[in-house]
Amino acid sequence: MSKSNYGAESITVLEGLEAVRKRPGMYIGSVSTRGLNHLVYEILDNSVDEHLSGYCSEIHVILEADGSATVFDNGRGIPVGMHKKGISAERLVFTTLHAGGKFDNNAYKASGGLHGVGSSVVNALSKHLTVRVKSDGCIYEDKYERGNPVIDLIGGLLPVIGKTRETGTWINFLPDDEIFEKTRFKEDDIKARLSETAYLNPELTIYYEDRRKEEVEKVTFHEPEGVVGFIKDLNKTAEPVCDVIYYKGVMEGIEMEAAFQYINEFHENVMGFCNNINTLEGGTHITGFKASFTNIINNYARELGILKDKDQNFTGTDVRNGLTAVISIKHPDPRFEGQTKTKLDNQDAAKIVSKITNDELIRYFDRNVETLKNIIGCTEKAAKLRKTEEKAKTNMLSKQKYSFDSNGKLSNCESKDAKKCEIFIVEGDSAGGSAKMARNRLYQAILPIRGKILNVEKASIDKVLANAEIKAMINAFGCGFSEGYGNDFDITKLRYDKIVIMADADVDGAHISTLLLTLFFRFMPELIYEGHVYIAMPPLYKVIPSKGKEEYLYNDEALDKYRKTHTGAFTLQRYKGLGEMDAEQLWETTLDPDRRLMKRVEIDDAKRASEITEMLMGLEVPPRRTFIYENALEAELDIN
Ligand code: TSJ
Repeated sequence: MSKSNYGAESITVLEGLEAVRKRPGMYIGSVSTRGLNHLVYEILDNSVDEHLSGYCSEIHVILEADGSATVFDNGRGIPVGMHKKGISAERLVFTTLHAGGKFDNNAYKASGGLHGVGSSVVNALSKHLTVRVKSDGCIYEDKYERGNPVIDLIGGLLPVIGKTRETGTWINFLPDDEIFEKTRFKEDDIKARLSETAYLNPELTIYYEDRRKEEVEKVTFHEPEGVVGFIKDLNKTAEPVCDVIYYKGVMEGIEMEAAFQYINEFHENVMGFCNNINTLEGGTHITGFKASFTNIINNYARELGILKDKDQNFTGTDVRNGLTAVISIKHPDPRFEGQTKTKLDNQDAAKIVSKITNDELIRYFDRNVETLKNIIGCTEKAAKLRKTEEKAKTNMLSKQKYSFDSNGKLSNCESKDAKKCEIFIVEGDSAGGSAKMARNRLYQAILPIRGKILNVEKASIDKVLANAEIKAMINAFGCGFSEGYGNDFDITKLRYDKIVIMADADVDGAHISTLLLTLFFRFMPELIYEGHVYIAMPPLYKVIPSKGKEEYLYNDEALDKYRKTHTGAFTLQRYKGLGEMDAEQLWETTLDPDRRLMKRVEIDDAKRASEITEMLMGLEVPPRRTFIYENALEAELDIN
C-alpha cells in the first residue's frame, strides 16, 4: 500500500514509529540481548493482561527456527473492529505509541510497564510482524514490515483468511538485525521470566518451545500453588526453619499477596512484584513489608521477654536474616523509577502493604507462637553476629581505613579520574603478573586474586569480611559494602568506571566469575545495576596462517568458521589460560580497549549467578561439572 492512502493522522503515526527506530534504546532500554528479550516480554505481557482480565488461560511462546518469535493466547483477540477515524483498532495498537490502554478496562496492566512501551515498539523494531486474530467466527490477518502496514484494509477493516470457533491472538515477529546487535533470544532469561510469570498467575499455563534446537525443547510452566510454590522452589535446597506462610488482602483498590519462609542461612531474599513486573530495585511495597516485619518482630520479642527494657531493638537486617519472601501487588496506576525503571514509587503501596502485613502477621503469630519463636531465633543469631562484626569492622576500619595502598597486591593506575579508570580482577598470580606488565598503567589497575574465592551465598558476614580477597576488592573499589539496600555502600566513591573480571576461559574460570558476581550482587548490587561490572573475554585460539595475518579466535564457532573459509595451511595455537599469554598478547587480546571483547554484566546475569551458586553448592559433583561447562561455552560476547 502506498503512503498516500493514509490520512494526516497516520502520517504522524509513522513518524512516531520512525522515532522508535532512530532511538530504540529510549524505548526498550538497550539493543543488546536484554533489549531483544524485552520484545518477547512486551508481547507476552499483553497476553498476561488478558489473563488478568479473566479471559485467557493459555499462552504459547515459541522461539522459531528462523530466529523469529511467536506468541499466541486463547483470549478474546485484539479488537479488530472499526476504531476512530476509520482505522481498525488492531492497526492503532501496532502503529501508535502507547495505544495499548485506551480501550482496555483491565485495572492492573503489566504491559507497557517496564519502559512504558507498547506493542507498536515491537512492531517498529521488527523486520516483519504478522498478527492473526480469532474472533466472532473469523480469522483476521494483518502484516507489517519495520512498522509499516503492508496489507490494504477493506473499508478500514482487516482481511479474513479463514473461519474458526476459537478466539485468541497470534503474533509472529522477527527482530530487525539493522537495529539489534544480537538477534538470538537468550532462552535462559526467557524461561526464567516465564517461570516467574507462572508462579505469579497460578491459573495460567504457559507452553514454551525452542524450535531453534536440533531437538525441539518444550517446557510447560504451570504453578497452581502460586507464590507459595515460588517460595518452596526458591528454598528447595535449603533447610527450612518454618512452613511457608501466606497472606493476602485488598485496600483502596490495591491488592497484595505475600508468601515467606525462614531458612537456616545467613542472608535474605525478598522479591517484589507489581502487576507481575519484577521490581528488582525494590520500592514502596518492599519498604512497607520490611517496616511492618521489623516492627512486629521487635514488639513480640519484647512481649516474650527476649528483648529486655535496656536492650536495643533488632535491626531490619537482623529480622530478615534467613527470610525468603515474595510480595506481589496489583496496582491500578503503578509508577516506576530508578536506573532500570524497576523501583516502585507509589506511596500508597507502602501504606497498604504495611497495614495488611501488620494485621495478618499479628493474626498468624498470635496463633503460632512456636513458629514465631523459631523465627526470632534467626533474628537473634543475626544480631549476635552483627555485634561481633561491628567490632571487627571498627577494628578493620581503624587499622586499614579502606586505604588504597594498604593492599600490597593491587597495582593501581596513575589516574585518579574514576570515569577513565578500570580495574581488572585477575585470577592467579602468574596471570596477574602478565597483566601488570601488559596494562596501560595510566588508567588500568590490576588486582590479582588467588584461587577460589569464598562462596558468599552461604557465609556469614564476618566470614565474608575476614576473607583477604574480598577485603582487597572492597578496599580497591572504595565504596564500602552493604547488606540489603542502602546502608554502607556509596557508589559515588567508586574509583573505577569499569570493574572487569578476568578469568580463564574454562570451567574453573566460569566458576570464579560466578562467585565474584554473587559477591557483587549480594554486597555491592549497585555496581551491577549501574553497569560497572564486565567480564573479559580472552581468546581461545590464535591462528597463524602460512600466508596472511594472524588472528585471535574467541570461541569454537569462530574456529569452525575459520576452518571453513580459510584456504591454505595454518598453525593453531590453543590458549589454556591467561597465564600462557605473554604481556603483549594479553594487551592485544584482552586489555586494549580498541581490540578487546568484554561482556557487560546485566542484572539478570548477576541474579542468575547467585541462583547458580546456590544450585552448585547444593548439587552432586557430576551435574555441577556439565552445568558450568555448558555455560562457559555459551557465554556471549559484547564488543565494547
Ligand atoms: F502485543 C500485542 F498487541 F501484540 C498482543 C496482544 C500480543 C498477543 C500475543 C496477545 C495480545 C492480546 C490482546 N491478547 N488478548 C488481547 N486482548 C485485547 O486486546 C482485548 C480484547 C477485548 C477487549 C474488550 O474490551 O472487549 C479488550 C482488549 C484489550
